[in-house]
Amino acid sequence: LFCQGAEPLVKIAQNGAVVTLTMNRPKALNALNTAIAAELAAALVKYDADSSVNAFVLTGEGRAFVAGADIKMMAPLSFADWHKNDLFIEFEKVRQIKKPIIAAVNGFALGGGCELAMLCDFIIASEKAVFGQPEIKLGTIPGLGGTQRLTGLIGKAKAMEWVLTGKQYTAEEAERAGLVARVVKHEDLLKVAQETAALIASYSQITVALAKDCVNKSLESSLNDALAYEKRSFHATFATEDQKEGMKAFVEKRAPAFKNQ
Ligand code: CO8
Repeated sequence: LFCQGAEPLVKIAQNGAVVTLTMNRPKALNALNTAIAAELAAALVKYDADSSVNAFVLTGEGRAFVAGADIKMMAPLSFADWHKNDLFIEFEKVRQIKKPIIAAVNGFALGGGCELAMLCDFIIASEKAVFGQPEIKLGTIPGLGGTQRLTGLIGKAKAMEWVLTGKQYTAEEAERAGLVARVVKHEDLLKVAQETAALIASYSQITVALAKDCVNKSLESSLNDALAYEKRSFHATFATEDQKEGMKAFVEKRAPAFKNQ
């Protein structure tokens, strides 16, 4: 299903409740074309609906996470082509995934690659990772949320500098700016990301989904609306068996056994 020729464009590996998706066009630094975008979205939608899976790790094969949308594909396109075909509309589906997605950024995350990392719930970066929104150098601008999510994450001053200069930033700079949750040794990246995903996967998945949803609301609505949403979601956790079990287990000094109910 997810194959084009012998090699899938997105490699899929499940370990316990964690699915690792690896962008796999290394010769083009995993640049995004419509085929790889469709495979990624289809895999996320498929495993989001699979009750044996609780969390995702998204990474890239070779020396890039994703070096942006495919420039060779985009070069000849007209306004009408974009408008008529709504290319990369698949990424709307990534926004709707309920299960947490950790971006394990192993190398270049530029343009659409930086935007894809920001579409994930948080970013763990290798010390070798490189971030940036270089679209301005190509005569275009970010189109997959770069001007919006980046501003929400690192603030207006830095987002303006990133988007208007097109410069590249190290993992350490990206962490200091607030784009990246944590920087780790290159060789530890996948292990750390997968262990983090497995930890999240061990909690009540109803509660994890509510928590993810509430954090995302902070970027999507006014403070008043988001606080009301958070309060109601908090109240709602008390309608779950897992909240009863979590608090009972604490009192009884034992590990909780969550049932996702
Ligand atoms: N698209 C297509 N091919 C690419 C891309 C790309 N984005 N990036 C790298 N490649 C290819 C190169 O063409 C090269 O292929 P070949 O060997 O056939 O010539 C191969 O990958 C290796 O790349 P380099 O030789 O350039 O490797 P370097 O180590 O010298 O440089 C860089 C690495 C710095 C990452 C460099 O490749 C680079 O600058 N790439 C382009 C980065 C970029 O500008 N990205 C933004 C693209 S625009 C975008 O993402 C807009 C998204 C908005 C979508 C909106 C939807 C609505």
